Amino acid sequence: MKPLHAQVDWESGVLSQGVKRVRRVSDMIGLYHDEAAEQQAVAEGDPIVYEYTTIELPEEANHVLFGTTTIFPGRVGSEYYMTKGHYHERRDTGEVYVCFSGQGRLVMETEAGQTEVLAMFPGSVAYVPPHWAHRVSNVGDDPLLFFAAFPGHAGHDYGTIAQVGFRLRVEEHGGEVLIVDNT
Ligand code: S6P
Ligand code: ZN
Repeated sequence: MKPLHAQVDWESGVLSQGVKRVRRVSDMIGLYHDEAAEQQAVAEGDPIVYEYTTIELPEEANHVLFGTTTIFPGRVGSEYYMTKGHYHERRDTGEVYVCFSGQGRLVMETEAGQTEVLAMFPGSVAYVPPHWAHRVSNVGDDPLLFFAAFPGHAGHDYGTIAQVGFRLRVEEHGGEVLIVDNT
């Protein structure tokens, strides 16, 4: 294939030439801790939690897939808006996150039970090593925009997280960001 060129819209975070996907609270039922707050949010307009745009490329090991994500500010109960979070289907693939704007937390864990939380802020770069599930929460008052790149054959396993959840959740309590142990 030929090289390609795209552009990030700094306002929306959308990547030109990409395919945009929208995730609302109703797409995430069961992922937030407070089920009543989830139902209430859906009943009260089912807000958009995040959007992400990826450029369609061959899903093969010698390619690098990439995309941008915009998580809007907000909470479901005490829990900050976040991505679904996933393992890569091919567990032996990593990922790089570059934060463009906003304030976030990158929450990671392994199936062996290790956990890690890294701050995301404009200019922060995080490496998600192979075997770590990853989810991002927006802990600020503005949209959180970041760029991600990962091997083409990684694939996405959402089912494991949907079943077992993350061990840690990111919540607001008394104006502070708290990492709460789910286990
Ligand atoms: C893909 C990468 C991101 C996410 C995006 C949405 O490996 O981690 O592009 O797809 O941030 O999150 P999620 O958990 O719904 O895929
Ligand atoms: Zn990923």
